Amino acid sequence: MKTREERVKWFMEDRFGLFIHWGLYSIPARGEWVRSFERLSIEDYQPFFEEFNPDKYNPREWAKAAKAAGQKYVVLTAKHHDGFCLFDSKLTDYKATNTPAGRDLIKEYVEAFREEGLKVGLYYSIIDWYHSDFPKYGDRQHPMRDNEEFKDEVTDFSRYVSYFHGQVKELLTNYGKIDVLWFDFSYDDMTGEKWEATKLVEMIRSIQPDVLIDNRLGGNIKLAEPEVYAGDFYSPEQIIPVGGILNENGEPIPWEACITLNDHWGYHSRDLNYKSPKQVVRTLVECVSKGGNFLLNVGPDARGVIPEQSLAILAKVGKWLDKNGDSIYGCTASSLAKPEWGRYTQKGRFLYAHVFDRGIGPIYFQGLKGKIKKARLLADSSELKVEVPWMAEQYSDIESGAFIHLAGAALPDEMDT
Ligand code: JFZ
Repeated sequence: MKTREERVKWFMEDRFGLFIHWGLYSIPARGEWVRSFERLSIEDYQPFFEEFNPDKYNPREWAKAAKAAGQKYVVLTAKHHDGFCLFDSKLTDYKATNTPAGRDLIKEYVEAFREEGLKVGLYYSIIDWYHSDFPKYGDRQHPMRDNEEFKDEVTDFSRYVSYFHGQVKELLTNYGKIDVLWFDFSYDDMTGEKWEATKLVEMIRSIQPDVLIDNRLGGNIKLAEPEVYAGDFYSPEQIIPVGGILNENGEPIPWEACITLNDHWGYHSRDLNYKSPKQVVRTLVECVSKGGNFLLNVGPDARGVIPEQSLAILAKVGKWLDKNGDSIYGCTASSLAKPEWGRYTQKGRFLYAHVFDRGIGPIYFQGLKGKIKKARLLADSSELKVEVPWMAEQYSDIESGAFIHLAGAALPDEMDT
């Protein structure tokens, strides 16, 4: 079996992925937590099951958009917390096959993205607000958490655990090679062995030894010797870790920041607080400059369409990557300190300077005096002059630094937003 380092190799090179949150909650269009936030019962939510009919669902279009955006892998919610399955599971009736959609939507998804050459991932919620053996009363996020009706209900948690393991087995058996399994999430005492996580991961690895697993089964990936189920990468959410992620020995570990494009994961019709393409590009640069990945989320609507605002942003990011992808793919953190004017990414002897704030003078490179063989603007390969500027004596670090003159070069990140 491969080591974690070998397993994550492609992932650490690919750097940029698409996260897709899609399910029944795209109909109420108030985000994927709607059942819990609004304390909706299964019956309250049932109309969405009965009308789920994404007539415009065409995962090939999703895959084309992701590819054009420069994304190399994708993760879709096969089942979110509401328990609804986009796949044709034999273990439940609460699935797309039994809605007006009438078919296995995961199958089409997997095939479409593979065809575009992207690596394919599945998100699976460990939390399940539909399954009758998942505790309701007292569970702090369950929609029925304070409903007296469930106070004395007797449930058999082991039945839920076998359902969970059984569905993971289906997902790993029926859809060919799966590249990422994204479990979500452990909390309170619902963690680790409560999910029989060691057994689960052994089963997963026996079917698909190379699949990457996130760190939300409840282990501690920062241990020098993490649990079997601690996962292959750390998954910070809506935040980029200040100095990357290190384990307890101070060694960098793989990580992937997942971030929404507006302020919700699932489709929200009134949330128009979209990030700009420039912010998205800078976020991607920031992740790579700290040795991490960026999983950018979209929430398609009830008809299966990715909101046009999201598509427009993805397209612009793709345009930037088309010219500047060499500074992202296969790159990682530089050992040089973060420069005043932006960030570094690095690939072997190539140092990429992402100039966020060009100021008025030449760009200064601390510690690189005499070490820059040549400098080019990545977007068009044009020459940039490495030179000691006039009045250089006013720079205190002149002894060790180098300067690159940008003159009138248009920086690619200065895109209209
Ligand atoms: C979870 C989900 O609840 C959410 O709907 C979405 O799918 C997101 C990607 O993941 O949200 C979490 C999970 C874990 C924490 C916070 C939000 N956490 O551990 O702080």
